[in-house]
Amino acid sequence: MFNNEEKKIEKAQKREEKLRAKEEKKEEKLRAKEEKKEEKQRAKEDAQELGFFARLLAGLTKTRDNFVKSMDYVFNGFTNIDDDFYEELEEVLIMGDIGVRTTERILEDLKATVKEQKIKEPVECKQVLIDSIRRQMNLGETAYEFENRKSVVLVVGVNGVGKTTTIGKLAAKYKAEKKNVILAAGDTFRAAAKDQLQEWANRSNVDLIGGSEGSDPAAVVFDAVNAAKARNADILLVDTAGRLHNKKNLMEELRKINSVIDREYPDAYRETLIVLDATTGQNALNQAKEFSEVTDVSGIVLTKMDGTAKGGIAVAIQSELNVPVKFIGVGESIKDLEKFNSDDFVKALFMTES
Ligand SMILES: Nc1nc2c(ncn2[C@@H]2O[C@H](COP(=O)(O)OP(=O)(O)O)[C@@H](O)[C@H]2O)c(=O)[nH]1
Ligand SMILES: [Mg+2]
Repeated sequence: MFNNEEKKIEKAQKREEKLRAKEEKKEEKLRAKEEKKEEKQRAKEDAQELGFFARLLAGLTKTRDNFVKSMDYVFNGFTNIDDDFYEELEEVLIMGDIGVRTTERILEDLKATVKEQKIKEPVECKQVLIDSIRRQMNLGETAYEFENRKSVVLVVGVNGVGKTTTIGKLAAKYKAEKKNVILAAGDTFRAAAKDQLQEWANRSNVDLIGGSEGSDPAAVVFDAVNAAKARNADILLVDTAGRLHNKKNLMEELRKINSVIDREYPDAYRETLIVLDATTGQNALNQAKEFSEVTDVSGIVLTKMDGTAKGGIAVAIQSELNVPVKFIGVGESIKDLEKFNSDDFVKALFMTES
C-alpha cells in the first residue's frame, strides 16, 4: 500500500520533470528563433547602412544617365579647350538644370583653374568640374544643429511637393533615435491633411497636435509649442499649408506662426525647411525664391529625386540661394529620406570614385 503510494508520487514527479524539460526545450527553441530574427534584422539594417550610396545611385539613375552621358560626350569629344568646348559644356550644364547663374559660376571657376594649372586636355576638366560642384554644395557646419538641440522645425512649400510625407519620414527617423518627437498639423486648410499626418504619427508612435478644419494654424502651433514644452519634446515638426497662389495670405500665416513660436518658445532652436519637388526643375528654384521672401529658410528638402532627370536642380538651388540641401527624398516609403551629402551626391551624379 505504502509502496504503491510512493510509486505514484515518483511517477508524478517524473511526469512533471518530463513536462518541465519539454517546456524548457520549447522555450529554448523560441529563444533561438527570436535571436535568429534579431540577427536577420541587424543584418538588414547593416545592409541598409551600407546601401546608402547604392540607394542614392539608384535614386539618381535618370539624372545621371542624361547628365553624365552628355557631359562625357563633351569631355571626350573635344580635342582642345576652346570657346566651342566651353559653350558646349555650358549647354549641357544648363540642360541638366544646374541653372544659368550657377553654370556661369562653375565655368568661371573652371576657366580660372585651367589657366592656373595649365590644363590642356578637355578630359582633365572633368575632375576640376566635379570638385567645383562639390565645393558649391558644401553644407556648412551647423546644417544639422537642430537635431542636437530642443528645436522647432517649420516645414513649408507648395501643395503636393511632399511636406507631410517628409515630416512622416523625419518623425520615424528621430523616433528611432529615441528622441521625443511631436507633430503639429498646421495644414488646417483641408481635413484630409490632418488625417494624413495622423497616419504618419501612428506609424512612428509619436504625438500629434491638431485643430479642426479651417481653424487658425497659428492657434494649432500655439498648442503644439506648449505641448512640446510641457512634454519636454526634443523636436517639434510643424506641417503647413502651401498656398502660394495667395501669397499675401501665406505670408501673413507664416508670419503669425513664426511670431507664436518666437513668443511662446524663445529657447527653441529654429529650423525652417522648404520642401521642393525635384521633378519640377526650375519651378522648384522659383518656389524657393518666393518662400525665402516671406520666411527665413534655413534648409532645403528635395523630394522625388527617385523620379527625375533633373537632379541637377539641387546644385542650382543650393548655389543660387545659398541655402543648403539637407535631405533628399528618394521614394514614398518611410525609409526613403537621406541626409544630403555633397560628396556622395557628386559621386552619384558623376558615378565616379574620386
Ligand atoms: N516618388 C516619390 N514620391 C514622393 C516623395 N515624397 C513625397 N512623395 C509623394 O508625393 C505626394 C504628395 O506628398 P505630400 O506629402 O502629401 O505633399 P504635401 O502636399 O507637400 O504635404 C504623395 O503621393 C507622396 O507619396 C519622394 O521622395 N519620392
Ligand atoms: Mg500635406
